[in-house]
Amino acid sequence: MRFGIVNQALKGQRLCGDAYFIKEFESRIFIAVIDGLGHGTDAAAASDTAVGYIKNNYQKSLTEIITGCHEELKKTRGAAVGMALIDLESSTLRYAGVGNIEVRVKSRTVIRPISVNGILGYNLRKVREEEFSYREGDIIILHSDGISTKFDLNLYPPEFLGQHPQTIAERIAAEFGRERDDLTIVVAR
Ligand SMILES: [Mn+2]
Repeated sequence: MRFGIVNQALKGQRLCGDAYFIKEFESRIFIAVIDGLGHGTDAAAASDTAVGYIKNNYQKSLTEIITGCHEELKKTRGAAVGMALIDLESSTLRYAGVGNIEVRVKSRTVIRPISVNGILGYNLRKVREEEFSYREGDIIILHSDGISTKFDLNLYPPEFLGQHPQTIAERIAAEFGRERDDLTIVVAR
């Protein structure tokens, strides 16, 4: 798979409170996007903690990773976390997320994974792990709330979505990035 990534701090901040983690292993691709609560140093500390945990546990089930992250993040101010696991062998896409991480998928069928409400490290009521079918060429996008809710993949023509994921990520960030927050978008195809 190819990836496009934009990860930038709120203007005037040295540290970004958002983070991401991508790992390809066996026939699988694991993608996580994390938004530490607020911005600045404490937000970055929360997202670093989440990445540290995920790095050592990405082979577990998404539900286990979410639950483990929640425990780990209790010593921080908390974070929103979204994670997708694509398996090219079984042609599946699994998703689990808590808080303001959005997922968009461009496939031949309508696929709409959803993050549940909550903040890892602070309140986790339930974990929802969903499975969808994945076809080669499908586009998967995970982004933090640094991208406006007005963003809609259907606004873009099919030709544009055929470009390199980095081009796609940069254009979406330029057109739908919010001024008042850290911003992270990961585009995979
Ligand atoms: Mn945010």
